[in-house]
Amino acid sequence: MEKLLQLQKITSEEARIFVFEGEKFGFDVKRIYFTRDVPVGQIRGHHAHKALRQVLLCPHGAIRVTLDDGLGSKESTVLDTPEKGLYVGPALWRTMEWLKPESLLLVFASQNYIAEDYIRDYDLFLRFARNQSK
Ligand code: T46
Repeated sequence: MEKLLQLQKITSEEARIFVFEGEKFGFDVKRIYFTRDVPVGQIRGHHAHKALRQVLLCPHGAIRVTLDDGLGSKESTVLDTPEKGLYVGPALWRTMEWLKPESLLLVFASQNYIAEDYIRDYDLFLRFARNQSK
């Protein structure tokens, strides 16, 4: 379920540059957003998407992302280095827990914002996941 992606790191005395080129995403990016100013310990998410595909990065701080496929598998990944990206496909119930102050969650998404793409009820999600797996 988990798909970690490695960014290229370019290091000099003055800076570190992290590069992630388009073809590695596996989709065309339609939207970029980021979430910041979240208190440590807060857990966001609690939803799945029907079709949206995303890559999650934490360029600063640490965020634990937990993915549940609704079929019995649950995996947690701590994004705590700017070199790591996490691909998150559809039909995965996700939570994101802020582990450090001023952590930044940067997201590249395959679709514009579509409210109807969200499943925010866990029982509905379980039904959706089971139907998808048939
Ligand atoms: C996801 C995780 C990783 C918009 O109007 N446009 C947007 O592009 C986004 C991202 C959100 N919103 C609205 C929808 C809600 O009324 O902002 C409000 C908060 O969104 P939500 O509760 O979904 O936020 P998170 O942090 O739980 O989830 C976000 C993304 O929404 C979601 O797609 O996978 O980050």
